[in-house]
Amino acid sequence: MTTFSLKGKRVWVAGHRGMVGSGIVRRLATEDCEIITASRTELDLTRQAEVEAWMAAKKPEVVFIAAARVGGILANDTRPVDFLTDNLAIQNNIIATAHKVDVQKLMFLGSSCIYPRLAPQPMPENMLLTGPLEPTNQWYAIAKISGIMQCQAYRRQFGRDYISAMPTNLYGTGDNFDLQSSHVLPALIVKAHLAKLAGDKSMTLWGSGKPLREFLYVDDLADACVFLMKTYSGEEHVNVGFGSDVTIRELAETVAEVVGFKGTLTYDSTKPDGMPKKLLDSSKLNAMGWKPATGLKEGIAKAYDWYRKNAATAPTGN
Ligand code: GFB
Repeated sequence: MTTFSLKGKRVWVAGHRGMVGSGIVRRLATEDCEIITASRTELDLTRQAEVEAWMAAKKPEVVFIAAARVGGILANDTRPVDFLTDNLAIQNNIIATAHKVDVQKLMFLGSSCIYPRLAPQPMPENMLLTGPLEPTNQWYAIAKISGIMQCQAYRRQFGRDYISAMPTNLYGTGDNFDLQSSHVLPALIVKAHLAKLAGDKSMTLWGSGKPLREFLYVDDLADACVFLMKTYSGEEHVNVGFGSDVTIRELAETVAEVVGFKGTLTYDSTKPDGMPKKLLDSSKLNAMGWKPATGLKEGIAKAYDWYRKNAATAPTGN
């Protein structure tokens, strides 16, 4: 097994204030490395000159790209320019500058929406670019596919050890709980919580409740990222999943149980379902010796606890 040591290295977590970046920072605290971060006022990642100047001054040796414009199905569907161009700019700027300032190892983080809408399930890595994308998130998917290929291009042309990891749908501490722009799991936590407080008889889900999704707790993802940074060196991206999926309806029932909402579920068919099923085949990562530790119900309880303690200050958008 290839091993890359983080010991004594200057490690930049780009996007350290987001759910994924802050999870990676928490995980890196147990490694013997120096973590470096940049605030949004200090560095606008969409501006190439700023990224070049900052990276030349800070000289990171290792980079995790957890910075991205992210959001749920509605945000993706209604703000295609943001999801395509902001993400392309952020990742292009960081990857190109990493090569210029001699970053030894870099990890680009993508998303399971890179795979074709009707890919065979579970989806192995080699299903990439084998069919049409899901229309609601094709802009984001194209940006993420481009990031994977950019890492591959730097490997081929310059021998750079730049790798990509593709997580499934994520949730947990530090998530976005804004109902318009969030993903389904935090949205259902907010909806169940508010419905319980208001004594409502029902809560409304978007779409049909039938799509299947896989959910991974953010601290497990962060652990997988550090694991891959240390042990993986290859051109192909690596899927990071939980291993099983649930329908959105089943998810809502579990969230309602954790939150203590006892009413019924109703469905808003004016909202899109998106991909019918999106389950990663994570056997490549599992064969390397990594497995997630947090069960869905346990993770939802942790996320709900964080939401209650931080609701007033929880992020309300991107
Ligand atoms: O998590 P989500 O927004 O994104 O939605 P995707 C998953 C499913 O949950 C969809 C349904 O079928 C939604 O219609 N859903 C039900 C809800 N109620 C709600 C609700 O209140 N809020 C939300 N947001 N959904 C995103 C992509 O796709 O997933 C991104 O658009 C990215 O590009 C991300 O890949 C991980 O799983 O459909």
